[in-house]
Amino acid sequence: MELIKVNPAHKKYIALIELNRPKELNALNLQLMQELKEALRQLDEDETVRVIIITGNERAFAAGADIKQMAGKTAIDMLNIDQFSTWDQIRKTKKPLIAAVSGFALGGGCELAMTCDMIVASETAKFGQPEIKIGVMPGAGGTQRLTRAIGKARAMEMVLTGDFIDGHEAQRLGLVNRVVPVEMYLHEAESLAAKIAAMSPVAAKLAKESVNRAFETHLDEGLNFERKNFYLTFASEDQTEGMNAFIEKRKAEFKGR
Ligand code: DAK
Repeated sequence: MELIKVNPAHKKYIALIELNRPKELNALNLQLMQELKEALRQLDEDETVRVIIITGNERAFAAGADIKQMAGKTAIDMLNIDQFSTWDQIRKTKKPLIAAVSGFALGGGCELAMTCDMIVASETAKFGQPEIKIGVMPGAGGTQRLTRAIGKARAMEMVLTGDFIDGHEAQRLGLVNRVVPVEMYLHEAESLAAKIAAMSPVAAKLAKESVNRAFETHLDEGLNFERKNFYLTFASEDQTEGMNAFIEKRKAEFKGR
């Protein structure tokens, strides 16, 4: 891996992926996205990993797709490159994904953060969909995920003006889970990850899948999906361990089985 750094054992059960094109503010070129897809595929299969954090650096999470790489492309080039399959693969990661965001999270960078399951932001974070300023529009879920997260009025304004919002505003609007001073954002993401990593990984995967289903279906279908995943947790050793630990007044030791 050249444009990202991957540490599968950053902390117990927690993997860390750092986007690593600092001079280009972590602009997401095709190689970086391929590396990210491959890293997530491997970490999703790694039994020692329960939660994955994706981060950048203090100045930038990612300032968007690489404009220099896209500039000369035709519609047919874009169709043939088919970046969507890469983004779709990332979206299908089964383990919980946390974005730890400081600085710029713009365009594809904001979309990548929103593709994660939760966002921990620094006060200095700047979220935006500024594609309109370069004559295009969001292409990796921005119009859909931002609208679902913060509502039509504010999403429409951000997408049509390209204006940024900071970490506090993003939290007020419900885009991010937590906002903390810049020196704390990774630590805060790690604390959130550690809390989740202590739970049953089987239940966490099934619960993540069920929450995401809420955005894709109507209530009846969603409740039915939830019910099936709920039953499935009873097929796990973690369910027996979790309930026995409660009754025996001890801490549960989950194995992901
Ligand atoms: N692409 C390429 N290079 C970038 C970049 C980007 N998105 N953002 C920054 N850079 C580069 C700058 O060109 C500069 O490089 P040098 O000139 O030094 O070689 C370096 O990073 C530092 O940037 P600045 O000098 O501009 O730094 P400032 O602090 O002055 O400004 C800024 C920071 C973030 C406000 C500014 O760099 C900026 O406006 N950047 C562009 C932000 C933007 O428009 N982002 C949206 C890009 S469009 C798709 C999936 C995703 C997408 C599309 C399709 N499919 C699945 C099909 C996504 C599209 C986008 O994200």
